[in-house]
Amino acid sequence: MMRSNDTPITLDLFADQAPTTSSQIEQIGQQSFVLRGFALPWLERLLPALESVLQAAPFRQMVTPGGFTMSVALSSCGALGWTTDRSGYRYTAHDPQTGHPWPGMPAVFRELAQAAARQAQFEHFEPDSCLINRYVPGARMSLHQDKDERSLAAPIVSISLGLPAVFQFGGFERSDKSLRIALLHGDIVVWGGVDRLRYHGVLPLKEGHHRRLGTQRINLTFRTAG
Ligand code: MD6
Ligand code: FE
Repeated sequence: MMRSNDTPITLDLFADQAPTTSSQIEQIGQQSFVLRGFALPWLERLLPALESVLQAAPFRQMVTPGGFTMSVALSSCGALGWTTDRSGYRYTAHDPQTGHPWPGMPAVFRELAQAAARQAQFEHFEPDSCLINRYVPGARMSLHQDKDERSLAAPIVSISLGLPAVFQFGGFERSDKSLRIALLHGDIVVWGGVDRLRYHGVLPLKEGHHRRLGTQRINLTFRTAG
């Protein structure tokens, strides 16, 4: 059950299962968790891998089926990449901008996503898609459900890098009240199971400068899409 106020419960329950990090776990839903700082020890491997993915598939702003240009710029890696255009939302094996397959998912991406899923009690997570979102100040993601994946059995693992953002985590109707959760550089959100279809979004990014990533927030979301 979600709590009705904005203060997630901090759990120590899994501390004994976290031999490699001391990250704090906050529970924000029955099967939803924020792993504070979980990605930090991985960044020396993660950031160079991210750079090579973005060289092969640069960020681009996509158009929604309704004809609006998204404020968030997107890229993908893995066997499937999420795209949107006037004809709808879908996963494709090729980058529509280059016609080439999406860049492969770097091993460090997959290993980190799996380690985070395990911390949240989702064993055997096999992501085949990583959507990469880039927010500059003012960019936002309105409330939505992630439901374009073929199976909803797998969780979603979402890594925040760079500038802080306010994440909205709601219910099963768009109009349900949502929690507001600050997500900082290195934090990971994992959710699935009974919470898999909760509405969520990101409030407009505030101005700022991050010492490592500059004037942006980058979010990696891993899914099993195919
Ligand atoms: C973001 N994230 O944090 C947007 N979706 O930039 C998402 O839309 C999202 O973080 C599903 C699961 C986790 C997420
Ligand atoms: Fe989403």
